[in-house]
Amino acid sequence: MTDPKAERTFLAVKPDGVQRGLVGDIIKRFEQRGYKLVAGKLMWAPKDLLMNHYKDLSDKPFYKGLVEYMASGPVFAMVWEGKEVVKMGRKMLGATNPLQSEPGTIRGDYCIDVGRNICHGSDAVETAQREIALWFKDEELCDYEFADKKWVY
Ligand code: RTP
Repeated sequence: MTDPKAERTFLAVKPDGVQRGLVGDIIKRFEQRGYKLVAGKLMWAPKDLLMNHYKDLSDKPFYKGLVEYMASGPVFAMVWEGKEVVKMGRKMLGATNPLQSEPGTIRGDYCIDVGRNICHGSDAVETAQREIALWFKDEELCDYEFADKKWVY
């Protein structure tokens, strides 16, 4: 992917976000911003996938509870594409702890507890590549162009 506009990120609406009916709102925010949905699926993530996804946090005291929370119901996994989508995706999510998330962000609008913070977003381009490969098969990623790109880029 040499085109910087083709940067991709991995987002997942966590089980609390799915249960609270926030999938549509989160998709809408990224669509309206001008990002392109490349893949999406509702899935009950297996624990080994979640443990791998969060392996860098395995020494944290909240790791076990985090994996249990993420395995407690279906998540909506997505891949989004566009200019600086990794950094902008994190900005749109808001700070990890919702009490520090600005109103107007997803977490800042919808939650108050770090253990129920609605949505995951990759924290770096390399992390996004690892997470996309972990959650999606190549054939699940849709390679397409917007019919008319001039209104966003
Ligand atoms: P995420 O991976 O979910 O997007 O979150 P993040 O990068 O903003 O934050 P990270 O430090 O990677 O933490 C991953 C998730 O672990 C839960 N967490 N609980 N003190 C706690 O109880 C605590 N700290 C973090 C949150 O669900 C956080 O999103």
